[in-house]
Amino acid sequence: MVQNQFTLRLVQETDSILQRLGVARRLCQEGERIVHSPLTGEAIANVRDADAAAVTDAIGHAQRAFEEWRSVPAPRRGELVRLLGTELRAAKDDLGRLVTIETGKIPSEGRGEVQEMIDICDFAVGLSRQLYGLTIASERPAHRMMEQWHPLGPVGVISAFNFPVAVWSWNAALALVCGDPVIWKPSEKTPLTALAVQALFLRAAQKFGDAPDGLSTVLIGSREIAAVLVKDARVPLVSATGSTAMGRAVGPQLAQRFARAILELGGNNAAIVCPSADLELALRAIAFAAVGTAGQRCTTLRRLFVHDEIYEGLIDRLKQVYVTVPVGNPLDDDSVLVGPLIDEAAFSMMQATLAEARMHGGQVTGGERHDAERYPGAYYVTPALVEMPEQTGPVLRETFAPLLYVMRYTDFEQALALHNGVPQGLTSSIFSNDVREVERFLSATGSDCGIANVNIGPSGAEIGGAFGGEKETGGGREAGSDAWKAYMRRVTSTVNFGRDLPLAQGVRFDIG
Ligand code: UN1
Repeated sequence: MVQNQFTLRLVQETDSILQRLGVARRLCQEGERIVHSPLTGEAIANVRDADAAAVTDAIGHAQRAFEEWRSVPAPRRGELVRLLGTELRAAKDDLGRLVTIETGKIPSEGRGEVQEMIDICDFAVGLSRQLYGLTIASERPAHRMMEQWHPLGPVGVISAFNFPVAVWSWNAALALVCGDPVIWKPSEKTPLTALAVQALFLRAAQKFGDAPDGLSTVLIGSREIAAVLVKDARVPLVSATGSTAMGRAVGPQLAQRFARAILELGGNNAAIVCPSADLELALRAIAFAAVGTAGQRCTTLRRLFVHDEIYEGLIDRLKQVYVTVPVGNPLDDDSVLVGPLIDEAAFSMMQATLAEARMHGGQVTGGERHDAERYPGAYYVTPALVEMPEQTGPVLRETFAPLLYVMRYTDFEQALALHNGVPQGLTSSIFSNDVREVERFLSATGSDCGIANVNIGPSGAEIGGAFGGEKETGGGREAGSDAWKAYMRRVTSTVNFGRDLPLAQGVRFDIG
């Protein structure tokens, strides 16, 4: 392909960012794997794939690092994560820009992703002094029961292109304070941000002084790398983010060897807009959740149930948003809110899904290719709003694109049933000022998702809460709350400080 001005600019900028972040040129200019920017579709770097032997070696290193790291006091382990947070703060603009170049996110979302990493580092530093166990009342005299949380072992992290670095940080920041090394297999579509984060980690480790080698490893390559990680008995926990198909492959293999899994798979997130909703607020929330990140978040809003009474008004306003929202290369124009799809396959999938939706009676607004002449190798689309007569066909699946299905409802119970009537269960929202509807939505008989929000959209979660979902979303929880417990092993101990040996449950066993 002819090198045009865009390519040259992007190649040079990528190179200078990688240099500033400390990535050696041999890691990003010598390999056989070509990295493309979805902004222009053109090649920006070449990276080298790890082979199976490198994966096995990395696991060995991590295992040895674990033997040292587990004995380092947790608050001292927190110091390493504090230093990582400091590196990320200093590198926020550069790393955020690299996220934009490698994924196509708009700059504010690129920087936001790095902020999410900083936030989880801060959280983990505090956590390093709060890895609390319980003291439990014993039923026996002069006995005490307690729980301790001990480091688990090397943690495998498999991440997706759409949050190429934040998802690693949710896992790594917790794992490191919990005493666990991390072995990371990033998406093959986003190796550069992974190499950059590893370089920042190594800087932090150097400042820390005596961190063992092998605490953090990045393995670039395709799914064969992940397969080795998933099979190796020295990796007691694998945290995997991606499609439901990936989870179906990985989950049973981990179960086979009794390893732990944190699975964060497909989402098909919905919102219900009730008659009492603040429609201006709902409109903004829906726009960000459905159209932001070009519909490529696992938390993206994909299904919208709107009450009959307010349907026409809201749909008219939404359509206006859909036809006017600025789409394009965010590096050309600051006002752009919707960047490109990740690649051609994502575009073809979106088009095929739109065709299928039409066959099911869907009325489509938008969804066309945009800027194809200017960027023939990139895949920009106008976001698609699809009015559906029923929740059928493609509405039951996750399509990773800016594609929102809108459906009318008259009865709240019916809307709730449809809301829960899909295989996935990640995030959800209700827009209502009616306390009965809101509380019902949040109750045991309401939304069946891992995240249920009120008067905000389903995407853009903060790190303080546990992140993850139910059903085909996989059941894993990452980030805040007590998600850290998955990265440690619990030991329950009963201590007898008396001179007698009473048995629990009143059992008598006198040996005379
Ligand atoms: C993802 O898309 O895999 O809640 C993660 C959000 C972000 C994380 C999304 N904080 O939208």
